[in-house]
Amino acid sequence: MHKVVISGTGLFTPPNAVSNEALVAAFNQYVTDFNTRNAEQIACGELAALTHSSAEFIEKASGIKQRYLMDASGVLDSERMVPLLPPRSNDELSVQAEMAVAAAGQALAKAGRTAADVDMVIVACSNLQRPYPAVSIEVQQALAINGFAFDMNVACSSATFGIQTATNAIATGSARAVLVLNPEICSAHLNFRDRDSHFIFGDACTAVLLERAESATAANLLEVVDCKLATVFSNNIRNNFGFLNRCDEGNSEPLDKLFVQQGRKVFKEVCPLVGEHIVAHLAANDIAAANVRRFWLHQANLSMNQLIARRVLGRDAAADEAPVILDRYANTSSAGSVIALHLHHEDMATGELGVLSSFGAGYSVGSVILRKC
Ligand code: CO8
Repeated sequence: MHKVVISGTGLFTPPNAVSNEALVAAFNQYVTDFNTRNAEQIACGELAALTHSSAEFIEKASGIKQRYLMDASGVLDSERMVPLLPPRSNDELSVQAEMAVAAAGQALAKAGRTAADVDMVIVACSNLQRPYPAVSIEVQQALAINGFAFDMNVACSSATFGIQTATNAIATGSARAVLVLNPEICSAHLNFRDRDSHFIFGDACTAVLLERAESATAANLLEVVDCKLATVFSNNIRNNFGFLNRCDEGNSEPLDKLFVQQGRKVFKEVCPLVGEHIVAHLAANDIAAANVRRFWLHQANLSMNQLIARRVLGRDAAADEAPVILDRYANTSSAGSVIALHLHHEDMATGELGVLSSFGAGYSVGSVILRKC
């Protein structure tokens, strides 16, 4: 069995930063127009008036201040509220592959590797733009990687599930080095007309290069000490979009074909699940939580992360122990915890430990214990 290290990480940040204020202005314009258009029905009680959103609420309830989007113009157009991402021809690099190639290039450069050193590519994310051919195989071709590639989907936990798969492949010798890529275009699956959730998500793509420890030469190496994954079925975060939709001609209600959640229930159920998962994972490896230098947690909600860190540490985590990136990026699904890792690991001292943890729909939770080499 080979020891495995993360030798490089990468981050593609979309060009359009959208503040809560801009998002709320578009939403509130939509609400005003809706209420004006339907004034008579609202007045006689046939229709409920819609209520404005608020930037203050968003920051207080979630910790999110802004997000990056692949397209802002379509989202901020109160008549549209859907990103404008024109289809590309089959001969052009598809948009998720383009994001993944950009992030992968950074991870390879950080690791001091080229495509010739890699022989497996995993694209792991919540929403894939098509069923086939796999986006990962398109990325493999774009980067000129020999070997094999496949796509995975475990919602927000896709990154840690991908990292475990990559670790196993390297440890057992079926791959020398693996790219795990998380291209998330959450904005295309978000209902920007829904007051409860219009602010939650952003777009981004992360990349992690894993390889055999014995031959890794990068300046910053994180040894994969152990991975632990768990899933428990729940309908509290659900998206019914899928190929069977076209077989139901009577279904004209598209709202459940987008992201839908019971946010309060998710909060209450997922926090203990993740807290206990990480505590058990550390215990199984004889590691005291106090000896963990850093927690790179999934970035869905600031209070959630504070609560999980408290459950694990038995006290509040310092900002430096559990870095927050969701204020700038919002929830970028599987990319979130890896963005935190990408931005906050190079300062760690040799031997220090960290835990990368993602959690979300499924429910699913994954944790990866890492040691700075
Ligand atoms: N503006 C102003 N007020 C609002 C707004 C708004 N936009 N929205 C709600 N309110 C009001 C409500 O009306 C309510 O008022 P009242 O008390 O008078 O009834 C009050 O605020 C409280 O409402 P909530 O109970 O809904 O608010 P919460 O405090 O629970 O906060 C959150 C809402 C932020 C959504 C919170 O519940 C949360 O973060 N929960 C966890 C969410 C989570 O982690 N989800 C995971 C999803 S990610 C995943 O795994 C799926 C990935 C798939 C990617 C898909 C891409 C799209």
